[in-house]
Amino acid sequence: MTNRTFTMIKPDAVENGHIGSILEKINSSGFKIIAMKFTKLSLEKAENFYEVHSDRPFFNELVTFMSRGPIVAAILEKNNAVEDFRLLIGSTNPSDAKEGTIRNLFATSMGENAVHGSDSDENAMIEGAFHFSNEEILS
Ligand code: IDP
Ligand code: MG
Repeated sequence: MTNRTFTMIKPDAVENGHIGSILEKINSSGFKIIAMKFTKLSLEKAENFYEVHSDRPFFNELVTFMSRGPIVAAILEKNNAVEDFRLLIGSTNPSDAKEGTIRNLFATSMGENAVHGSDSDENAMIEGAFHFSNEEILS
């Protein structure tokens, strides 16, 4: 699984019309989309997805935001996918994100930061399985 990562285009970026631009950056950076859906997280699903952050002070803000509108969820394939995708999206806080990164270009704040990217191979597998069945992964 070391060549896969999981991403979501978050509700802010969908609302702001950035789906196409973000997918273009993903593809032109060498990632292959092997699963994708336009969907919406219920509050309960957002709470489950972000359970690791349940003790953080921003947890309620995060799950309310992530469930407020549609998202695009996808599994991406590339050598060194997790690390390379984190470089492509940039720092969590868009004001720290390097020029040309997805968060630099499209995020509006620390919370509403346009995209999710898995932080490890193990989490990429868990997060991908949260959203997709094996039949929905077309590699
Ligand atoms: P990451 O998405 O860069 O891996 P994490 O620390 O895993 O960052 O945090 C998960 C998500 O929680 C962030 O992408 C962001 O949407 C939100 N978040 C993180 N820190 C804050 C904060 O201080 N205020 C509000 N939301 C935050
Ligand atoms: Mg994270």
